[in-house]
Amino acid sequence: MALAHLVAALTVPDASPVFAVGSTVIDLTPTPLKEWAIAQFGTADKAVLLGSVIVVVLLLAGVAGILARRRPALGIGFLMVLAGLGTAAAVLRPGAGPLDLFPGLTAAAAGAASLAWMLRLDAQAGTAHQQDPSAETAANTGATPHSSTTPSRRGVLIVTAGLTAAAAGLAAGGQWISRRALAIADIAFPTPADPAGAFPRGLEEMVPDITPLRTPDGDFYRIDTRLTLPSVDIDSWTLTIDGDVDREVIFTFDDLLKMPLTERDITLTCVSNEVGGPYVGSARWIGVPLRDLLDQAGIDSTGADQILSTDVDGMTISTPLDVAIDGRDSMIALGMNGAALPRQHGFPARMVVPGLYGFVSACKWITRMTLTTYDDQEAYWTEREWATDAPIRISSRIDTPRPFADGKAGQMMIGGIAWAQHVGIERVEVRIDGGAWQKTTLGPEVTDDHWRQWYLPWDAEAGRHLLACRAVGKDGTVQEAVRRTPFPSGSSGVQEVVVNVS
Ligand SMILES: Nc1nc2c(c(=O)[nH]1)N[C@H]1C(S)=C(S)[C@@H](COP(=O)(O)O)O[C@H]1N2
Ligand SMILES: [Mo]
Repeated sequence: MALAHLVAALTVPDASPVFAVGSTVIDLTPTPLKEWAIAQFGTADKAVLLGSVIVVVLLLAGVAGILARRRPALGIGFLMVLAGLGTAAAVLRPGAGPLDLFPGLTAAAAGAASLAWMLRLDAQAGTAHQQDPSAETAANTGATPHSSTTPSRRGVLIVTAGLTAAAAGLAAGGQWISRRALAIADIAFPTPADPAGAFPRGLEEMVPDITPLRTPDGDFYRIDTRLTLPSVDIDSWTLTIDGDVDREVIFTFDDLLKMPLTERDITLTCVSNEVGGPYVGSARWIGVPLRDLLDQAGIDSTGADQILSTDVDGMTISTPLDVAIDGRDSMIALGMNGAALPRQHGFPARMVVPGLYGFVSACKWITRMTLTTYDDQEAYWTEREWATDAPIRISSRIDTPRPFADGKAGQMMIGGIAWAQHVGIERVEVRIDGGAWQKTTLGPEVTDDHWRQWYLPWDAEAGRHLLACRAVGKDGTVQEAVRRTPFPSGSSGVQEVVVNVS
C-alpha cells in the first residue's frame, strides 16, 4: 500500500488506495454519521478517516497472513481481493483514467511478493524448527542458533521489520512528493476596477484573544469532501458557462484577469458550524463579478432557477440563481488576501456569494457553471438531503473569555465576533448570569458582508458565571435562542460560556 501511495504521488495522487478508499467512504457515509464525525473530530476528521483506513488495512493484512499460513493460495487470494477493492475505488472515481490503475496494481504485486517471501521464510523456519528443536529458543533469546546456515524465525522477524521500515519510508516519500507538487505560482493581479474600501484597524490590541478582523493566512477554516488537493494547471484550466443560456461561453484564466475585477471583504461560513464554532473566516477576495460572466452567456430568457457548479473532479454545488444575482457582490474569486487562491481554498478559481453558506455557493476548483433547474439536476449535498436555499443565519461568538477559563476578579473584557452577511450587524448583546441583555460596543465596520468584532468591559466578581451573547441584524432580526442542528440548513441558538472567577 505504501509503494502504491508513492507510485500514485508520482502519477495521480488521488489514485492512492488510501485516498481512493477514504474518498469512497466519505461519499458513501450517510449524512447523520458525517455530521457526527465533523462534530466529534472537527477539521481533524480527514486525519481520523485516513488513520482508520490504514488501521483496518493492517488488520485485514494480518488476516491474510493467518489465512496464508493455513493455505498460501487463500491468503494471497484474500490480499488480491483487498488490492482489488482499492483499485476499484480509484478507477471508479469520476474523471478517472487508465493511469489510475497503476497504484492498485502495484499494491497487488508488492503485497503478493511480500507475502510469498515471508511465507517461504516461515516455511523454512518451520522445517528448521522440526530438525533442530533449539532453533526457536535460540531465536527467542536472541542467541545465535547452533548452525548459522539454518534459517530461523529470526529471518521472518527481520524481513517483517525490514518491510515495515521500507513501507514507512515509501509512504513518507510519497507524502513528501505530493506536498512538493502543491506549490503554486504567483499571480500578478491588475488593479481592481472596483476596489474594496480601506481596511480598518481591528480590536486585536484592545481585546486580547479576540478573533482578528481579517483571518490570517493559514488560519482560514477548510471544509470540503477531498482528501487530496487538486493540482490544476492554470494554462489549460477553463471555466465554462452552459445549460439554459443564450450561448455557451468558455473563459481561460487570462480571459478572466482581463475583465474588470472587483475586490471585496467577505465572511464565509460553513453550514456545519455549530453556534460558537470555528468554521467561519473573513478574507479580501478579488475576482470577476458573477453577473458579468453570466451576462456574456446571456441569461435574460433563461428558465433556470439553479446554478450548478462543477469542480475539476465532477463534484457539484448548487446555488439559487435569483439570490446569486440579486445585486449582492457575488463573484468568481481568483485571489484571496492579495495572492492567488491557496490550493485548499480553490486554486485557481472559486465562487463567493455573500450571505449563502459555502455548501450552496462557494464551489472551489470550479470549472463549470450550468444554468439548470432544481427539478432537473441535483448537486452533491442536495442528493444528501441538505437544504437548497440556505442563507447564513445571523450568529455571534464569544472569543474571550474562553469556556471554563479561570479569571481574576476585577476588570475583564468579554469580546467576540458577530455576522449577518448581506444584512449587517446592528448590535451585539451580552447576558451575564441570566440577567438582562446588555449592549456591547461594536468594533469598526468593514461591510455588511463582513463579520463585526464587539466587546463589553465587565467588572467580574468572584464565583462561577454564565455568559451568553446574541446578535441583532440591521433588519431587526434577533439571533434566535431556538437550538437547531447544522443539518439541513444551519445551526441556531445562543452560545453560553461558563467562567470561574476567583
Ligand atoms: N469543490 C468543492 N467546493 C467546495 C466544497 C467541496 O467539498 N468541494 N465545500 C464547500 C463548503 S461546505 C464550504 S463551507 C466552503 C469552504 O471553503 P473553504 O474551505 O475555503 O473555507 O467551500 C465549499 N466549496
Ligand atoms: Mo460547508
